[in-house]
Amino acid sequence: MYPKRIKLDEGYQKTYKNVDELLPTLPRSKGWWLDQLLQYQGFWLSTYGIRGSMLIDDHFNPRPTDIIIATSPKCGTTWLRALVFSIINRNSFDFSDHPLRKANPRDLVHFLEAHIRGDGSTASIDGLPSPRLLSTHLPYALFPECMTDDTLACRFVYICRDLKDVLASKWHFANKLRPKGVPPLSLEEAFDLFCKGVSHYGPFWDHVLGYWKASLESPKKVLCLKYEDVKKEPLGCVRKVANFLGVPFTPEEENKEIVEEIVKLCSFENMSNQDVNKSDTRSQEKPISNSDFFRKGEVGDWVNHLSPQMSEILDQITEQKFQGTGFSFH
Ligand code: PAP
Repeated sequence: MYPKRIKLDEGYQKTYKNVDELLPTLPRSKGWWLDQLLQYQGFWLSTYGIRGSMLIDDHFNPRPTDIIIATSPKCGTTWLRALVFSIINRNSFDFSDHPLRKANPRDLVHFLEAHIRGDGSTASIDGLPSPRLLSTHLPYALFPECMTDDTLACRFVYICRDLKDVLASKWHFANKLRPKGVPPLSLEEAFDLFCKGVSHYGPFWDHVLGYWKASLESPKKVLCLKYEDVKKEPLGCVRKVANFLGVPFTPEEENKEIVEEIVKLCSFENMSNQDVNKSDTRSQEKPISNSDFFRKGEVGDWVNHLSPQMSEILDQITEQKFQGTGFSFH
């Protein structure tokens, strides 16, 4: 489904032509709902993700003040969007009447690769005031050098999560998205796809390692968080993000317990109980409802789904993939 391209200039026409020519040449795999995933530069993406990545490459102009919230799907995108939004805007809103009480974070933070709306250009993103808060699932390796090489170009806040919980969460989500009448995706099938690296923006391990390595090489540019750490030490993590973004909490804010307010506002319990997030309305424009992004929000729920054998296989793959990198989920 392409956006209207009537008024696009030659530069955009060229990008779209390149996308059209490239897509049929890429390896394909069955996806998790009724989609197909295509292997692009080593990662499994939907056509939408590939088009987004190529448009960013050719047309996105990063600003030093840009904050990019990066995640592999189901690692805590909703949570991180809410946390960063409330950290950045803490002086603009009253916590009792906060936008997060009336809107889902995906309506407050623009999804970078989905900026292809209306005329199919980056205009909607170009027009945003600074600091722009943008969200992405794209792997770090797919961003243009102007964003990753130049330490001043923009900053990335990344969150990852134990892959067993990601798999369980993604499997539930996939079955919510499968159209009525289509048989559910079995856990065995989901497991098989995941292990082969065929999951949106996967292989999962490569996604994590890309950001993890970048955070070691450029700690001022990329901050890597773990879902489990944010659960365990939410206050410390919120302070860490604020420090990283150059907006540390002042002693006065600490006295007023602003960090505590942010943690409470963005907690699973609070967010999942807001009317706006209980909505299960879906439309053609928004095929996923707000409530689809809230399930359990727990650490370790995978034990209720994966067999010991599945867990062992995932441990083996993970050990192999992460060997010598210094990264582990625990
Ligand atoms: P996305 O990447 O597709 O946008 P994302 O928000 O990362 O989705 O994933 C949803 C997961 O985050 C769900 O996990 P679960 O299936 O294991 O329960 C969801 O419950 C969890 N989640 C959503 N909001 C929060 C929150 N405020 N705190 C903690 N976990 C949350």
